Amino acid sequence: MKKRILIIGASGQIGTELTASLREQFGKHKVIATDIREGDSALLEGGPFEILDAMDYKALEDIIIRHEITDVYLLAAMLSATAEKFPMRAWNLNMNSLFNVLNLAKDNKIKKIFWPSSIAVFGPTTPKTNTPQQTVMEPSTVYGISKQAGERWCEYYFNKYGVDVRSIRYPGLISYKTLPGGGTTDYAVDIYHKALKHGEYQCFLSEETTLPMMFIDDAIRATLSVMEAPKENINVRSSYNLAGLSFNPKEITESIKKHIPNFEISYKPDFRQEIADSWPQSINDEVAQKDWNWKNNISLEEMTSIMLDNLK
Ligand code: AKB
Repeated sequence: MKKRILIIGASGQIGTELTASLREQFGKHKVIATDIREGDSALLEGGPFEILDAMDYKALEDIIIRHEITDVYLLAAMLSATAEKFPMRAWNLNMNSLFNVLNLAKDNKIKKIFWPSSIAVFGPTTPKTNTPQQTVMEPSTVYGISKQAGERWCEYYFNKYGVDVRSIRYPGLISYKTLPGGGTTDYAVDIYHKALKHGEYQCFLSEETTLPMMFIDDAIRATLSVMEAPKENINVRSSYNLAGLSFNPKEITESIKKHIPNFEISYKPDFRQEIADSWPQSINDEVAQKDWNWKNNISLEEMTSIMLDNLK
């Protein structure tokens, strides 16, 4: 059967760029972009787009049958900071959308699923540095609890029903095409916008808060790699650790100052500080390296140049 791809949550930060990459690779008519809201003009004009609520099983099933979909990338989710404000809405969205897709695969209506997990699956009792693939996982955020439960369900559907679901634990993602929304790591995108626009930034995390991060190009490459890997190489059916960069607000500021010497940062930590403090600082991704040859490419300095050049 020929590959036909459905992206759910295509208008978001990851969806916008993943849709463009998949359209380039497989042809624009093979990739159906969907979201609950319209995306930017490149997304809408670059191929088929439909409005879809990921929680509406019937509507989802209809699109899958109508377009003869084989692979689904489920990117719709409520991120960590927003989820703390709307716990039940976050739980319902993050879990029900996943169950919809897993059940469609269980009933053989689709062949393969990509579902993103996050470093948020780790919690305050997890080893903070070089966090292993398998370790203590006691997440203390609504988002983290939903992602951890999601990982367990993915593994369960693989073991019980043979569902080919693949996942990576994304760190904070940095991109210039679309803004992230509602995450704790979002400061690392906002800081570039404010540096160019105002020459200053007030950060909602303290200067020493080191978190795992990654430039979007590396994250998209990782997503495509894990989906393309032969089935027998995928030994982790919960979610793969993925390491990229680790930096704190002070270090990203230093890299921006190399381009904008007068840039100034001030700190006013808010409720997101507690979320960030519960997460690891760096990730061990040896298993992803071994199973599907993962390697991060873009450094903090390179990322800063790319971000500032493109946002200008
Ligand atoms: C967030 O900050 O909530 C996300 C994530 C780390 O999954 N960027």
